[in-house]
Amino acid sequence: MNEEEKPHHQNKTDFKVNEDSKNQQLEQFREDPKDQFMTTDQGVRINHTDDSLKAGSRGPTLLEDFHFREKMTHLDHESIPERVVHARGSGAHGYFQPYESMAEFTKAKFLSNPSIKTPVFVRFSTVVGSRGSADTVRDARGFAVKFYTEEGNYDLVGNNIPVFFIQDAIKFPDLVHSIKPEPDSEMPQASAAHDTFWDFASLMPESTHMLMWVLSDRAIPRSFRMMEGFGVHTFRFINEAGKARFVKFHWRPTIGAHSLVWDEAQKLGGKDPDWLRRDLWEAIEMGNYPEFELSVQLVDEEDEFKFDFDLLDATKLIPEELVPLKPIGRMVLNRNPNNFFAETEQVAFHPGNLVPGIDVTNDPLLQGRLFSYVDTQLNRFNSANFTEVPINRPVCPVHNHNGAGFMKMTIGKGKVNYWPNSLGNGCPMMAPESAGGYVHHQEKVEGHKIRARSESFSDHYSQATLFWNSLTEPEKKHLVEAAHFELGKVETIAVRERQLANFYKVDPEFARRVAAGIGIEVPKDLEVISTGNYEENDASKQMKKGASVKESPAVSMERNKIETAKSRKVAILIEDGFDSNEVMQVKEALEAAGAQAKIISKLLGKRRSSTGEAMEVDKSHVTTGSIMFDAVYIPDGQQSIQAMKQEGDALHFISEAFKHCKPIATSGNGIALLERAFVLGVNFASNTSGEVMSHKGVVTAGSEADADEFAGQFIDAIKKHRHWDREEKTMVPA
Ligand code: HDE
Repeated sequence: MNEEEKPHHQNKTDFKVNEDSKNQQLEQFREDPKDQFMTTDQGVRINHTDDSLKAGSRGPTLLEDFHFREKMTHLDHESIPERVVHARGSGAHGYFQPYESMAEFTKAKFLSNPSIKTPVFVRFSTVVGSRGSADTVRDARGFAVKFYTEEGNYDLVGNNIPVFFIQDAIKFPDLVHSIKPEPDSEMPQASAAHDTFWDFASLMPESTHMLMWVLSDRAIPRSFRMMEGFGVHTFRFINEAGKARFVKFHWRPTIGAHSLVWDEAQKLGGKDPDWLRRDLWEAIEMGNYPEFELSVQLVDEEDEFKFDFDLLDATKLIPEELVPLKPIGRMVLNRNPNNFFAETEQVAFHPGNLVPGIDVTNDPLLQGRLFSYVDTQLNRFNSANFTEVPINRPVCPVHNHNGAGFMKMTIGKGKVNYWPNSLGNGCPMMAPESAGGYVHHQEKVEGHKIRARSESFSDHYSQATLFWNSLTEPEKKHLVEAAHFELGKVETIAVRERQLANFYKVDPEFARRVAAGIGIEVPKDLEVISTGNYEENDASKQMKKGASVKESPAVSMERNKIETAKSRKVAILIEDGFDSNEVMQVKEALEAAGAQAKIISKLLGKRRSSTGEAMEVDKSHVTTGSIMFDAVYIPDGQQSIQAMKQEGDALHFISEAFKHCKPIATSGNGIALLERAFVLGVNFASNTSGEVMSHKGVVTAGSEADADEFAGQFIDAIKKHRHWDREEKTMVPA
């Protein structure tokens, strides 16, 4: 071996990524038909694609028609199995950038340099529904991020809820079977509201904490851009010196976490089943780039047992009041995929895609996931070569001896495909840790081979109670109503009762409120069946029982509201004769605050103002509805208002927005329209004690009022998102 041929350790910093690295890599695979001839897959130009080759124009099609056969074969093979869970998803490209070096805690390169923007691909999803199901169903949402780092792909495959239903992966198939459509009838689609799910859940007290989150408004997000994300499990950070710490990951949207209301979510499922997908797509197209801050909770290894729950138990969170969040960087999603199938459908996540400096723990749920994700990709792709599909390829170099198989893309050179070898100069080489070789964190493990769980996992209610205690009253009300819906759909009374017994252990008052809506009493015999084989051990003895908090305001969305009008959609209802000066001023103010205003009218086309100006209508009533907007504004204009008073669609639009507690603004004649739409009490305008009948988030002004001031009040109401106190006060039929 001469000097040049000797293996030398490539320094891992030889390879650099930047924000555009993934985009450049994908560019090699993109196809652009502009100014090109259509060809067969073999590159032969096609002369005619409207008629098959026949023996006579009325005769049979000929087998030799290679173009017809190829075209049809492709269609016949266009689908792959959908994901068994998280089948419906939406993807986006972007980048992640740390605020400062995290080298003190982890040697992961992409977290160590604030000037590096690491490309990411994110896939948001629902869990239960099939690929064509509605976006707005009650469900957890997947929040999976693939970081294309210079040291390989790192996947943070999380959810928008910080805990999970079960503690051990062996129960995942049962959980999924129970929540999916029932096997005999294949009903219901994308819903937990049926007997088999609640049968299972009620027999599994460990699911109670997650159930509280799933029944809460978290499970009906207003937008993928407005939901939090959580790594759920406890992972490990390891620094250059080998010191390890436990870590939990949190994503927080910079425009705050917000939800739909249930009635709205259900209606959207029919009117726009793509609601969340469309919202994400359009926001990115318009330059309203979704942004999320990544934070971590760090726990020293020595502190493993200082809590009254086990860090390895995925049904528990670490209350932020005990371990505060440390913000470490920000993710911006700024590019839509070019092709849904090639990117969003073919992206394959795996919690075991780790980079040096990040490792797993013994959480038995996480351990099971480490097996499942690659296994399920093999079912989807029918080949281990799915890692070579463009969206899944790392941007850094890949060299190994992994073999052939369906759809192998890479052309390995030479005859050496084994290790150790001398014929290939020992290449590709082993990387020492100093050159970025991944070394698993060393941990002493010993124990008996036993099918059991640690006793430290046995408390299933404290954190469910903590969650309940931490919500505001409107949030509690929504949760109770969600339970009325879900358990109301359960036909078997014994299942309802068993679930109530679980809820009673969370909080007796909560159980009573649920019971009141489903026509049964809280059962007297409150024996709860507990599955799982819990074994007392060192960990359970060391744990500090009762060391936690009773309330955690951090889990309430309402208590952590970020007030912004950015990217909020405002409907402006007009008919002929509207006040154009007012509209222009209010619209300008809304847009300056970052909101989007759309003109809605009975029919598409142009509407004329009272002074003759024409305004283009964006959407007609038949193509939209109040549920597709965050706020409603009805400009003054006698004739316009008069027309809307006679228009069921307009009245419905307003009263429905009111029922959903959305901000509404109008001036002058519009006040009478709000009266008619059940929004304001009759004679509001002429009533001197109008205060009494006014409602939070309903902004009214006289005809002569200052439009800027009026717009300012409206924008303040929009920033608050919803005005829940209206829920109690009104009887709106919409
Ligand atoms: Fe998953 N999960 N999961 N999961 N999961 C899948 O992998 C699984 C769990 C999550 O957008 C599947 O590629 C097991 C927790 C997301 O492509 C499958 C267990 C969390 C996605 C699978 C869990 C998740 C998946 C189906 C319990 C939050 C969608 C398709 C042990 C931390 C990723 C696929 C995407 C997808 C297995 C529990 C998040 C079957 C066995 C907890 C976001 O492998």
